[in-house]
Amino acid sequence: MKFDPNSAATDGSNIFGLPFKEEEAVVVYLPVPWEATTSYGAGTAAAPAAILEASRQVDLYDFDVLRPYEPGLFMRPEPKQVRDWNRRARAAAKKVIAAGGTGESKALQKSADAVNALSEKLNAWVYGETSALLDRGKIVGIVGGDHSTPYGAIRAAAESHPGLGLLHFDAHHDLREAYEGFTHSHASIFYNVLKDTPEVGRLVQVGVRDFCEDERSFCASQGRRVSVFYDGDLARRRFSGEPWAEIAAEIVAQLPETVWVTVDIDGLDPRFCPNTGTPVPGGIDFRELNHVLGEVARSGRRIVGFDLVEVAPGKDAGQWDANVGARLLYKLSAWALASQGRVKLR
Ligand SMILES: [Mn+2]
Repeated sequence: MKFDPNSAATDGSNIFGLPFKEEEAVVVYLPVPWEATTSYGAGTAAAPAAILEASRQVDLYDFDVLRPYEPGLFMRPEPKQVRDWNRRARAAAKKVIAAGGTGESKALQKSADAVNALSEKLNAWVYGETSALLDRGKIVGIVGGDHSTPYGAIRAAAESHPGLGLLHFDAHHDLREAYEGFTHSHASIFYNVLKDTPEVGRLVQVGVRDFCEDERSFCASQGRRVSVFYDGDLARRRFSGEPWAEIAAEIVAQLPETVWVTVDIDGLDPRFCPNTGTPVPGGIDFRELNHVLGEVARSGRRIVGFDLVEVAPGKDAGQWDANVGARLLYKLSAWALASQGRVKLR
């Protein structure tokens, strides 16, 4: 097969215009077009396809990691049954969301139950696929979808690597105990992960700036298992002249040896993701996030997998959100490979 990393992507190529098959690739992306419980702006189910398309414009040579494509990156085709589950769950969820929750209504409770049952199907499927890929020595990248999508993947990774740390970029804690009647809401993923997965040793959240009081008290009750770098604190420290390099080192120091990175695109400043479902002013810069990832790899910690969620392509904004998503996915992959010694750093 002819493949020139310096030229444009060819027709029929896989993600980033690469020629690899799944067997040949170290990084395998699982697209999860699911947004059943999205409460505000919708569109994240379209993200895997949009990111795939935008990825073909990304230059393969990387400033930090040089040739992250060499060990092989591969995206699976979109699973039809996930699209089907999402369509059914979304239809049931819409009624509940419109009413602001189930309240006392038996009919709405039935709809919420249907959504919860489909969420459990999805979680079991993501768990099974991720476990199998990890067993084959792959680095797994979940491409959502909303933030409920990596639940099964994080559980699988934590079972393979007890004590696993989660490095979580987000405008939100996502620590609500159910939301609008949905057990597996996008806003509840880390409540569920912490409750159901004792193998998760640490949750380190960065960029949080829109939350309820219960979530904040919940964090405080978790002791060292949960550390939060609130956006307000990060801003104050930078305004006082503290270098991001020092802050990043402090974030990384909270993490154990083995790490899963979970990126909600809305953790970034909304100029990077204007179409995401719940944009919040503030947030960190693309380069700041990239720097933290680099410090994880340079510190000798091992990134075993990651997810990128809540990217919404948007109708009027051209390819911008998906473009940022594709570039972030490439950086996540590059640093994960670097952290495992699979590629050389500059
Ligand atoms: Mn989130």
